[in-house]
Amino acid sequence: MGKGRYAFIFMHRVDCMKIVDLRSDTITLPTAEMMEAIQKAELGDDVFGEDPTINKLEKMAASKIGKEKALFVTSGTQGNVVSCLTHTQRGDEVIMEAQSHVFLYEVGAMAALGGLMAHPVPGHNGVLSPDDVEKAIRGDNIHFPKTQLLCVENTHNNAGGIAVTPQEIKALADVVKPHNIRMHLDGARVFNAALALNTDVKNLTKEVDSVMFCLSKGLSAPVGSLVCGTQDFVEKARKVRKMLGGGMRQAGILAACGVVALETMVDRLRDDHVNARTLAEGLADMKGISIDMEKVQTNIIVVDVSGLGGSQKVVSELEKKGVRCLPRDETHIRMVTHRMISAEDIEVALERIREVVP
Ligand code: TLP
Repeated sequence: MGKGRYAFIFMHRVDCMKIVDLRSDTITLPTAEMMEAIQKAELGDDVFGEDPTINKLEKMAASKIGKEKALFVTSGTQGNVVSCLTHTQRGDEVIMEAQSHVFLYEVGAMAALGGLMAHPVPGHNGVLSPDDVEKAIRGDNIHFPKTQLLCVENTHNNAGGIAVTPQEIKALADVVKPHNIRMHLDGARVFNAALALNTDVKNLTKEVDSVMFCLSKGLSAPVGSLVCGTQDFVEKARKVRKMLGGGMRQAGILAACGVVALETMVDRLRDDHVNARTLAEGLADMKGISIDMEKVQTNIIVVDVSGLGGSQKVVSELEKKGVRCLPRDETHIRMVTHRMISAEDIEVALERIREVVP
């Protein structure tokens, strides 16, 4: 028992430097209100459609996003693959931006599970040009797969949290709709985009056939995302979710947090944007660091640290100082602000970063 006590005191001393964790907004813990909502949630078996809390969340989500129906799924990745599989047949081709999450970070799910062929097209700051998309569409030829779906990401994570505008989305829709190609929005952080553009989120979703958005990022819920679309689309998507093992039972305990997230967490994302800007401005003044301030639009910043010896080196030096972030590639690091990072934490982070900058 004595030994355990010493171990505790030792750990406490090591831990007393507060870690400023800028790796991702996915690390946000549920709020006290969410924990309370879990306790009180009315539950039922959702595979029978009988979980009142899930039904409530799905209704709220559909109405906020501006679609007929919504479906609660386990994660953003599951939401994207469910959407892709629902829109397509095996062998179809899907166009997406070359740095998008669906192309880079979803374990090839659309190919492995849906037999789909990815057609990545490089964009500019995460935004696809309508001309490039037009060129990527396959013609009617016996040799070609059918181009069936276009995926758009908003905000664009790898581009640095860039918000794609309603006009840019409309221009893409104008290209694909005449070809009867469907559009899916990976809107993991679509509420961040809407706030940054000062527009209703529905203006970012009205041109697309399906939308996935995440509750478990800046909105601070512990688990879950929603897939939204027409009634017919969501009915089919529900079956695809079941096939993927995503039919959950009394998952109202999770949906309860989602309801609180949609009610209380959307507007506060603005604070994360303000903190990201303050962090970026502080970093921009440091030697060896370069940052494009025009790209700092939401809660993600991508920082060029090639002048400091590359991303791995910087990430590990910052880790020793109690600032956590992730390498994006060899020369860039990514920092993400979220509910668990205050304005004071940003000042602390900047002070510590200054210590590793020569
Ligand atoms: N993004 C995570 C990592 O996977 C990179 C992060 O820390 O940013 N779409 C987009 C645009 C995303 O950024 C993410 C997660 C997802 C989909 C997938 O969501 P989850 O993690 O819930 O499967």
